Amino acid sequence: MSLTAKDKEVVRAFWSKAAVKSEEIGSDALSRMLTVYPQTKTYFSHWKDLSPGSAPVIKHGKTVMGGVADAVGKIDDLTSGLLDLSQLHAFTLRVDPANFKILSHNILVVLAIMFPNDFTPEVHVAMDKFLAALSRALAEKYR
Ligand code: HNI
Repeated sequence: MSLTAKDKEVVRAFWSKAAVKSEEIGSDALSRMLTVYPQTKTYFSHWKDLSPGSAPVIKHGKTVMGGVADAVGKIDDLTSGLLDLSQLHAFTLRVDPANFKILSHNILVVLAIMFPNDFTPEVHVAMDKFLAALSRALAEKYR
């Protein structure tokens, strides 16, 4: 299902609050993904230290959330907006698209923990739909 105007408004408003903690969100979500779904470690085997809160995890968590912030800005046309990132993940990194849903789930878990008051059911559904649309856009080049 596509994002409604209301969904986009809710995502933009929530992200304007969450963005200040994007580095922390990214690091925690990535740490969780690597711990709870250890099969994802295969994509990062070139890193020296994969443990939660390690330097590469913190750095990459920031990078990933930079991609999410970029996607919020391109929420009206994620497919063309994320074309380069999709090509990178599909052809260079060969990330199985199933993992996009896994990381999205971990981002939602971290948002719920870090923003208990703002993460209402309405924000939850809008962010879930946004991250699903982001995952679909990233999986676009796999077709
Ligand atoms: Ni992903 C690199 C954004 C999901 C594995 N990833 C990036 C970069 C961005 C990014 C931005 C840096 C690109 C560049 O160097 O120009 N990744 C995102 C986003 C999502 C995502 C927005 C979904 C929400 N990436 C995933 C998933 C995996 C993944 C699910 C694997 C499980 N990404 C990588 C790897 C790299 C990467 C591997 C290269 C990292 C490195 O250090 O080489």
